[in-house]
Amino acid sequence: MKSVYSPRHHGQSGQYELVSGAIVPAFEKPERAEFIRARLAEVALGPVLPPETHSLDIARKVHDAAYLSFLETAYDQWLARGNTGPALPFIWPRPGLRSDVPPADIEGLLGHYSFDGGAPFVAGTWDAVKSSHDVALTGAALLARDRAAFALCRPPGHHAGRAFAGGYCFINNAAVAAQALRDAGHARVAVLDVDYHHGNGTQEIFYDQRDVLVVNIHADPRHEFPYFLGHADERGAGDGVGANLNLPLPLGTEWPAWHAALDSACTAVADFGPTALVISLGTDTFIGDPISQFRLTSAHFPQIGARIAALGLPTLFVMEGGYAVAEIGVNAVGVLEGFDAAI
Ligand code: OKP
Ligand code: ZN
Repeated sequence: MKSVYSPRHHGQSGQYELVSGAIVPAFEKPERAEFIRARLAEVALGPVLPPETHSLDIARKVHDAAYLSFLETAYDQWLARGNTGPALPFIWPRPGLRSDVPPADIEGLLGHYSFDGGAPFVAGTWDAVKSSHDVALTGAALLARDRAAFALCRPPGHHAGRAFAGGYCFINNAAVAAQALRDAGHARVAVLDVDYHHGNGTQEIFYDQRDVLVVNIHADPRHEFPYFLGHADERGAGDGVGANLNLPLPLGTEWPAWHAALDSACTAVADFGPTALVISLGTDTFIGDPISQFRLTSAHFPQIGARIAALGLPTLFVMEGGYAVAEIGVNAVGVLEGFDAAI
């Protein structure tokens, strides 16, 4: 299959993060995308194309326009206030405080438009975020002719909601791609998120819609980030009741239980009757992942691809998480190889 990649992802770099009270080097780093790109070449999966530049028209259907403007201008506002270094939120409007009056100052705005302190802005952030969005849309367009495509997105997107960043995510690339497929004439689109973490942003964006099914296989949020969404009783709202499925699994989950959940997820996708499928592809389910606690091995990832291929749908893979950098190429491209071998 073809892949889409942009070197502009490097703009999101050079950060630290706060883990359990300690400042540590960022797990979401440029090497991640470079190891995947190297593995694509190593196994000669197919052509690696640059993205076409897209407008934000489709992104505005899944994100608030004011939020997108905030993303584009946040770092300049941070500098204009006399700050240096990464822009990070440190105050949030939790229930009991006012969230209906957007602050005019960037420190307040960062909290207004985020749910955690894990999506830092540096000088190149917007350019990288925009390029990741363009990679997703270029990948979605390939499905007009190709059975499948791989959007090597970085930064990832599945934690980003209609009007919030968080969990390394800014624009929800998978949601933008799903919306593009809807606009291209697919009446029903499914998003299947196999990242270790629940894709709370994708769920929130489509929660009251019946035209986009969102299915998540992830670590139980009672024990894992993002903690405040992703439970099994979240089935959608309004028109979207029944079009959201969460399959939370215990920490320590191994392949047999994970694969059984994938089978349930694929049955739900098939029952929904979509004509296109978006996979939020995280490989942080890997046993060696430094921030995650499932136990899949590299041999399992091609089997994920094969099971997804059996759905027989036009399929866009959108890269999300995976922090075992040395193995991320083998694992992510392994899914794609398993898909290709099964069609
Ligand atoms: C992004 B993606 C660990 C802190 C967790 C956020 C994880 C974001 C994961 N103690 N930090 O879904 O892979
Ligand atoms: Zn993840």
